[in-house]
Amino acid sequence: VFDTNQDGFIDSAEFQTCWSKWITPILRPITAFVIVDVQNDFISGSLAVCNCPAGHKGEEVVPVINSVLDSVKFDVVVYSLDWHPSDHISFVTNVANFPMHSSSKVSAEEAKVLDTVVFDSPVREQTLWPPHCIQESWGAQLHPDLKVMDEALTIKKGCNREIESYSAFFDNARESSTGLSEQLKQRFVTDVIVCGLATDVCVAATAMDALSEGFRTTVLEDACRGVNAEDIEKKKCAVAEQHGLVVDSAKAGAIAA
Ligand code: VGL
Ligand code: ZN
Repeated sequence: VFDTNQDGFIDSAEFQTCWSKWITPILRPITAFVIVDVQNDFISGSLAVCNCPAGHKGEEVVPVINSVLDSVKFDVVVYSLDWHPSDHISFVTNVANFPMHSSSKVSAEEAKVLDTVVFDSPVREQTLWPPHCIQESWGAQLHPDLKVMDEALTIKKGCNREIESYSAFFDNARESSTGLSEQLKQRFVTDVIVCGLATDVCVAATAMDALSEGFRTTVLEDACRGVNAEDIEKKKCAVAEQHGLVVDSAKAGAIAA
């Protein structure tokens, strides 16, 4: 039934599909630990989640993530990096450089951080942030205490000035892909475990895209910190509604067993 290549390995598209979709997930989960945006600017820089109303401290995720990396053997480890050009559309300082749509409740003149505006052509909502994670800057570097695994994948996102990109998989309009989904599928990954910053923004967007790409998905809630307490709860519910798990990092070992 199946074609074989010169080495005698079964090599057909059907077999590849059976193997990746059915056989390996039954044999054992193949796990990817996706560490989202644990960068200086989100911890002690311009967009520190500890400055948020919820009062959370971003640096608290670092020892939790390090201990998960020390105790659990993942097949793939991924570090995502928010990686913006200085003229990026999400920066409040650039709001006058993009055309505003008439439906925007906030004008370019009055716009401030955390406001949501509506830009024109294309019409898109945009939450405004302080300049952060500018390519090659200190703020865009991973926190110095975060353990970096050999052979990990790095995914840069938000590189196009014209479009926001919260998720490590796709931009917010789902027009361009970072290639992460393909890289995980090439490695037969079945399970994606997500942690990092910020829970209600890039962690949630990454987890929702992982679910839509067909990965079993788990968020390690104590290995995340967020911006807005109410949004954190809403996004955790959204993940659970799509059959994702939201668990304590102590459970990570059971998922990767
Ligand atoms: C993020 C706001 C803007 C995040 C990125 O990593 O959660 N938040 N850009
Ligand atoms: Zn950003």
